[in-house]
Amino acid sequence: MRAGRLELRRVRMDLVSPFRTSFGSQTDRDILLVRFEGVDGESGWGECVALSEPVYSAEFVDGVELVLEHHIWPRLRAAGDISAADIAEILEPLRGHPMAKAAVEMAALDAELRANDTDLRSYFGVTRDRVPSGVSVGIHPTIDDLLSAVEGYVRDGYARIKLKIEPDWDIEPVREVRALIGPDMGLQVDANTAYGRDDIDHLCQLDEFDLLLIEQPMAEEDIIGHARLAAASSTPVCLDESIVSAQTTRDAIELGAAEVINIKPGRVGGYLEARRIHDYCLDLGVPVWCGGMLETGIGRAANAALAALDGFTLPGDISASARFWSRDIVLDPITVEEGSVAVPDAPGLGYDLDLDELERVTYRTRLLD
Ligand code: OSB
Ligand code: MG
Repeated sequence: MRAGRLELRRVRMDLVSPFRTSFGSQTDRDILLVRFEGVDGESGWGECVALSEPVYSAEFVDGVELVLEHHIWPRLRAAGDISAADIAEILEPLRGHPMAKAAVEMAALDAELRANDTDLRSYFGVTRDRVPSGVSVGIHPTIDDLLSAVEGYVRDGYARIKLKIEPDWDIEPVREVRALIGPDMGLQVDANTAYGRDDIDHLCQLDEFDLLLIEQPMAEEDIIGHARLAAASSTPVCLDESIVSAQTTRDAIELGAAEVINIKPGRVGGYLEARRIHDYCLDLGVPVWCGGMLETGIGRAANAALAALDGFTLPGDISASARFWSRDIVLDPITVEEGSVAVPDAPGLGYDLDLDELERVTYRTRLLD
């Protein structure tokens, strides 16, 4: 394909309920969607996972638009005949901005797959047609509110629960949720960097709840701190924010800072780098699972296909579309049945857009030539 035009579309969608993490509370999502158009009419969509503010990582959605316009798209326009698999290397001279790079690679991959009348699951060569589904549960005003939310998700059939934690919202909420769901259901926690090395003894109190893992308790850069916690605690330490590439994955594992890896394509620069990280971890026998970033049906479909690779042995944050949205922008939103979601098999990334709903939620569209 040759890069022709890039459509940048901003959509605003309300969440069904507020989602609070240690870095703040969200009631809606301002999302950048990009459409890659090849000069021969190939077309595909990508979803950028950057949040409105640089609180999860340095990227934010307005910044992503600038980087795409001034740095990424001109390089792809100048690159001649390309395949989606070439994009990471073409963009390698640009430091950082993995979410911006991932969005455009995702759109090009969708365009390429649709042009070849194939789908992401064949491209990845996955064999499973369903993957276990976990749900991420935000910090609530009270433990009672949390318990009723968790009760609802258990009724919806989720295979595991992930609780967001922060100092003063950790041991007691986890104890109560474990008591509610019983000893056999998968339970894990995510601190989004809210703790430090001084909290190691405190975090070891979580060991009694038989958690699947503790996700990113400390700062993105604090690899040694995570290694110390991993040595002290029986709960497996999993990294999210720290894992920005295949190289950081190798280093974190080798240093004993990560016993489990959360893979998010946006955070590592795309689905193809995500696949390389998966392959590396599978080789080493390190379990991985697919994270989420409050995606629409576009990202959810692609994540389900990625999570069907053999090394994804833990349930992902691939919940039903209805977990976050009252109405999705795809015609075939992801649903959860008996703890799992179907790996989509429509051409491209696996969904069909609901064009009317997409128009309804769009508040700005720009075309880059
Ligand atoms: O840390 O996994 C995270 C959402 C936004 C930013 C970071 C995270 C999350 C979630 C939600 O936990 C996961 C989901 O999309 O279900
Ligand atoms: Mg996380």
